[in-house]
Amino acid sequence: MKTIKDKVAKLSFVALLMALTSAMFYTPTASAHGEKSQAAFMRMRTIHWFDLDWSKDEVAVNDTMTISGKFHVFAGWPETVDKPEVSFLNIGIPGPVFIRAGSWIGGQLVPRSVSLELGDTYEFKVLLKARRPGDWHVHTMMNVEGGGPIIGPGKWVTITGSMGEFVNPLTTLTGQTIDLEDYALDNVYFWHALWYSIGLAWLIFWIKRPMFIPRHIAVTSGKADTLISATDKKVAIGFAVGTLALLMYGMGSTNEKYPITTPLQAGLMRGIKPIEMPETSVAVKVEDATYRVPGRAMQMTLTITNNGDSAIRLGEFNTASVRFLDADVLEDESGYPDDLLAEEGLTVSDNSPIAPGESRTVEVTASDAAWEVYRLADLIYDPDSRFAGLLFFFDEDGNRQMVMVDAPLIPSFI
Ligand SMILES: [Cu+2]
Repeated sequence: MKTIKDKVAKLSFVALLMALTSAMFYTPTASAHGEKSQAAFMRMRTIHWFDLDWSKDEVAVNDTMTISGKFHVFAGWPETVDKPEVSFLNIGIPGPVFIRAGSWIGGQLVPRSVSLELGDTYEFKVLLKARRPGDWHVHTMMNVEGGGPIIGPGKWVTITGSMGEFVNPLTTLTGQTIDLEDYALDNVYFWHALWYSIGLAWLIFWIKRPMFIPRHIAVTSGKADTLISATDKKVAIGFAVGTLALLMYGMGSTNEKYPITTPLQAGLMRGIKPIEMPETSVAVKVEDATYRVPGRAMQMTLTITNNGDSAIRLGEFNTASVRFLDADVLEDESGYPDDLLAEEGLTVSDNSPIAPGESRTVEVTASDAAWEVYRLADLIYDPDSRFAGLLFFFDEDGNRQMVMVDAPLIPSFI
């Protein structure tokens, strides 16, 4: 009996050790940050990010990098997301590991919220300055008031160096150069400490004497007046007058030191310029679109009509930041994030050049682990089983045309 007990004890101990050690070595890396858990149809039917370019993927503290690209605001915007009338071009990082030195839409600096129009395509650029060393997954993103965060593709960027070296210099309109990283910090500490100690001094003045029971007895027996002496009253007046005087002195001296100040600049920016997208000479009709559940792919039957004067081929299908490419037509050179790039993910039943004037119906399969990893397959849980995406066609000279597709996406079950 005893030996069995011992054995069980030993085995449990070993199991415990194994569990502990495996737990110690199990460090999951979060490769996406929020977007996977958002409804698939929302990600496919809100903002399409494309032509993204990260100028670097390794940068030293204080050095800058840019993320630029375009985004298309899908005309079939879901009704549960407010229209992007008040939107803010943000960057998705875990705190200010970079600072945003600038961000532009259509060449205009956009430190405030902007108005975007459904159906328009915009060009953007974000200038980031590295601050905290580490490996960071940097996303472009759009915050839509009444809608939430619309997260663009994220790419890993490494910051090297030491955060202690970070500086954020700025020359004000009064001609002074300051470092925003610690500007006015001493002042904030000083005034908070000063007022806090005045509060504390007032408390200490009173709590030096017995506080509760003797005072309670004095009050209940009708001798409340004896608790506050003439000196106490003088001290109280001293504190009151001192507070007012300090306040007036502080305000006066601050006004003297900073004679020119302006209110916080705020307000929506309208009239953001979209890109004039060239008229497309390719017409695409989605005859039907399905996806297998479970599965890692979606299929579309497309009727493609080439109304231009050069033969075209389909090179890319892009939905929810996942790029499915036909390797025979297009190769990515932008260093697009691996987990979102299906280099050979697009299969077209007949992807021979479509001659000018020709119309052809083809079977297109967009297939990659990303479909599952980024939970586009979770469309099965969504209340609106429709997709939207971008198709990119290329003519013989490599000129590109973008066509937006949008249709119901019907599941098929095994
Ligand atoms: Cu991320």
